[in-house]
Amino acid sequence: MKNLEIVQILNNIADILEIQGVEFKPNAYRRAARSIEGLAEDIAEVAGRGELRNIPGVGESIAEKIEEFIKTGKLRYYEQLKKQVKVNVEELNAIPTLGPKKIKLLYEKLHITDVADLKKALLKKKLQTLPGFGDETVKNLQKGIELLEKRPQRFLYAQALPLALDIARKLRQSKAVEKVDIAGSFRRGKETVGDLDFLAISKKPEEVMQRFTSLPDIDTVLAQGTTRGSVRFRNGLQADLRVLKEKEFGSALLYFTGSKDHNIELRKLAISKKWTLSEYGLFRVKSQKSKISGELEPTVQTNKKWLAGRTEEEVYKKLGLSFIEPELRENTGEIAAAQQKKLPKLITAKDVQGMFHNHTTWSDGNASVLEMAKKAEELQFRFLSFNDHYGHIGITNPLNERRLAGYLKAIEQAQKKTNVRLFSGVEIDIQKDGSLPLSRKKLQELDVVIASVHISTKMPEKEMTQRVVSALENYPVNILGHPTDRLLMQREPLALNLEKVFATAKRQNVFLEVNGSPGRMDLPGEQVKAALHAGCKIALSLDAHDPNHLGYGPFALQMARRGWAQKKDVLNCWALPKMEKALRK
Ligand code: DGT
Ligand code: CA
Ligand code: CA
Ligand code: ZN
Repeated sequence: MKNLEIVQILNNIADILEIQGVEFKPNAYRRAARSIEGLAEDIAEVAGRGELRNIPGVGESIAEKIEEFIKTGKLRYYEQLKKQVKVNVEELNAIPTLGPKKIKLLYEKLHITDVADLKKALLKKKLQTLPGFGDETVKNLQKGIELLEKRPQRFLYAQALPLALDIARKLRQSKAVEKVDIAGSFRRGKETVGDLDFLAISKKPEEVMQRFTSLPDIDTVLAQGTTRGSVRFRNGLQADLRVLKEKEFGSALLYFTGSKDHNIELRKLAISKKWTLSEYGLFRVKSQKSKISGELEPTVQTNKKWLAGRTEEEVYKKLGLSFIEPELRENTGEIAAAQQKKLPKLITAKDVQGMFHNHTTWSDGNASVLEMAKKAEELQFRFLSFNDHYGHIGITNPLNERRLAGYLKAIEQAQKKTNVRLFSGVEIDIQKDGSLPLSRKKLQELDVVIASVHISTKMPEKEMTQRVVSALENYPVNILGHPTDRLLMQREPLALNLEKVFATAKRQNVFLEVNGSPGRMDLPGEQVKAALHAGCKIALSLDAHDPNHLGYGPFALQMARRGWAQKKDVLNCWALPKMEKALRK
């Protein structure tokens, strides 16, 4: 599975070309990368069917390069480019706040070619002399390097997903395998995973283990026993495998799904009933003291009686609990709720009728309004909400008052060509002072107004909270976009008092966004839970910039489920008339 590597290479090519001052081409490479990022299947399979050129943004020249990389594991063009620039773009690019423009400047003015050079220059305080490198920028760079050096190697859920499915599929091809499941943080739907945990049932564990440790693209076999193995793939991902007997599969799935804190609580519950719980099953322990004649001390004999373990349901039931969905297993009250039969009935994919927050070529998206609508139709969406950037000074092509009319017209026209209900709207910047750059009256005319913080993100908590609260209080906002503005493993959340924000959102009938873009996942599950507890409602969104991104729905859904969300809490699940009424301003 080479999707991830290809995305990285295309982005690096774009950056090198930009450093070289080449025009237009960088954007073409970025566009293709963004589209492939949203691809749910193995790109080698798409290539095998000869359909690479159907991927939006992939033309002849990029398709040929992808084919070469799939076939040979190398790309000559990329290798040549890397030699030409002399700068270690791969390494420097990994620093969150460093982009091609700054990399170029650093090289031209200070001959910085890699992170080691950059660290030396930072120590000698050389950067402050460069144009555009204020104290703030330098501080962020320093922080970025620290973050990079101490961050644990984790994968975004969305990056791990196709890899996980691919490995599971390859294991299932073995005749010795009766069943394969994926446990761990992946099964709990966490937004990042440290490693993948596979469980298999087999009567021939050695054969399964042999297959596991000889999967393609393995870099190192870290451990290999009869029933336990651990490997690292070339892209850095690690995976564990446990091979089990049928009778212990449920208790093992429970144990290896975790979380660790959930496990510990379950085990305490078992002990309180004089039982034991482990990955091997739930047992009653009988201790008998017997005095064998001739011995001075009594011998303690324990024998275990098996109670449950074939399935998770069986174990929960025996412990007096209703079944707990994996997303809830974080020891945040789910066990008490399961004892009282008060667990929420979580929303599922079929409850969700459509998605908010989608971008088109009217701002920084890859596809037209109609192309997005048609893809939504193919995916059987009932509605789709367009929210192109308005007044966002950080991007090249935001909407403004002059272009707004044309944009609305395009949505109106697309509506004539599809059954999907199309909502018009914007994603508008919350400016530094909490104002929005469009009048209340104009905002009122739109179906869906999303307001988000994009610029001046380093304000202290009190000011930032006031800024957001004031936007929600003074403008007809429907949805607060990506409330924390965090980027997973790249950018810390805004300094924001969420309790105050939630209270204001409830008062003003503002929905809180659950953004399913893989690098965002914002709000995350624990904060969704807090928001619902505060009486707020949520809206699921994709932040799609490409038709392929319309497949990001499961990621938003996952955060909502981790936040204990039920149908009544989620705008996307309401009947259309009720939804439209709730959006009236
Ligand atoms: P990750 O891989 O960091 O994203 O997170 P997990 O939750 O997948 O953790 P991992 O892979 O280390 O272990 C998988 C599961 O195995 C974990 O969720 C719970 C269980 N487990 C691992 N170590 C322990 C432990 O020391 N005690 C208990 N009770 N369970 C453990
Ligand atoms: Ca794991
Ligand atoms: Ca593991
Ligand atoms: Zn945004």
